[in-house]
Formats: sequence, C-alpha cells, structure tokens
Amino acid sequence: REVAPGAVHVPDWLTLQQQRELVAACRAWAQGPVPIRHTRLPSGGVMSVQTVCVGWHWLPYRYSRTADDVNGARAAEFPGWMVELGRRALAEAYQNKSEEMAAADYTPDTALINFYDGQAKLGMHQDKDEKSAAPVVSLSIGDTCVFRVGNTATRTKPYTDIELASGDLFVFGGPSRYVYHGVPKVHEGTGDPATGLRTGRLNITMRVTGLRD
Ligand code: MD5
Ligand code: FE
Repeated sequence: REVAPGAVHVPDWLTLQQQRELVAACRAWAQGPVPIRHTRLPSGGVMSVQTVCVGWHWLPYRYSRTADDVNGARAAEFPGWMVELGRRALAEAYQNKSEEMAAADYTPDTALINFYDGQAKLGMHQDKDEKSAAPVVSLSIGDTCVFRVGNTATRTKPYTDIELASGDLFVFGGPSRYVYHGVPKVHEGTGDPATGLRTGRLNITMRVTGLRD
C-alpha cells in the first residue's frame, strides 16, 4: 500500500455511509456560497474537472479567502468534522509511525473538491500553492479512475499508474508531497449509485495552506 515513500494507498477506507454523507456535503458546497466551476487558467484554457473549495478558495496559482475568479464570495467555512476525518486518515495511512507527522498535529484548513465526468482528465502537475509541506489527504467517491503517481523531477516517466476506486484513501506526505501526479482516465459508469453519486467521480483533498487571515 506504500506506492512511493510517504505515498500510502488505503483501498476501501470509507464506509458506504461515510461516502453518502460526503456526497451530500459536497453537493451542498457545489451550490454555494461559491458555486462549483471549471477553473479558468491564465493560459486561457479551462479545466475539464470542476472544482469547489472549502476553507480557502484555490485559483491558479494561489489561495484566497474569496472567490475572486467566480462571484467574489467568501469560501465556506472548513468544518471541524473534516479536521477530525483528516486526522483519522493520517493515523490510518502512517499507522502512527509518525515518520511524517503526528496525526493529532495535522490541522487541514482547506479542501479542494474535484468532480470528474466521464471525459474529464487532470494533467500531470505538482501541488505547490500551499505554503506548508504537510501531507495531502485524498478521498475518492464514485467512478474508478486511473491515478498516475510520478516523480518530483519531471512530469514524465518514471510513473506508476494505480486505480482509485470509491471509498479509497490516499495520503501524500514526506518525500511524495511534491511528486507530479494526474488523472489520465475515468472509467465511466463504474461507481455504485448507492453513494448518492449517480455518475462521475468525486475527489476531496484536504490540505494545510500555511496561510493566516
Ligand atoms: C484528484 N487531485 O484525484 C487529485 C487527487 C488536485 C489533485 O491532484 O490537485 O486537486 S489529490 C493528489 C495529490 C495531491 C497532492 C500531492 C499529491 C497528489 N502527490 O504528491 O502525488 O482529483
Ligand atoms: Fe494535485
């Protein structure tokens, strides 16, 4: 389950009930205060993935309290239950070996919620807009995808392709925090509608921005 040093995949970690609750929470956040959108890139391109943020609003290539590229509203408050979920995720992934960090000290302040339809992809990139090297916790719900875990030096080979399915946890910390990664393929129609997601893939990443008001 350790795909690379500090990168731990825990299949089927969330119960179906937890997945249903997360889908309901994400559906509410997708409506507002900042509606879910296809992020516009400075290059002029538009991401095929749709994103809504909680805590801090992500826009390329920074975080803001307000959605300066959408409607100017303040991002929804990051809930305490999500801090607890993040801590449980870290404890599970690192088994309190505490080589990366103690789970009790992990205090995520932001979640990026990505929705993928059957055609959406996420190109190879590094997550480096955060001013903290704390681990990123990733939760997947709905359709299975191919997730590509690369290296820190280049956006190309060598990389490892794994499948992320509904309920899977992935934690990226330590030497894997800044690896290139992406989603080249979503296997449309592979999700269980019992999660409440009829189609597509939902991914929730919790992060520490390292920012203060
Ligand atoms: C996704 N999201 O499936 C992925 C899962 C994103 C993004 O990549 O930026 O929204 S999170 C994967 C991730 C995050 C941070 C670090 C690493 C992977 N990593 O070091 O490989 O929508
Ligand atoms: Fe990423």
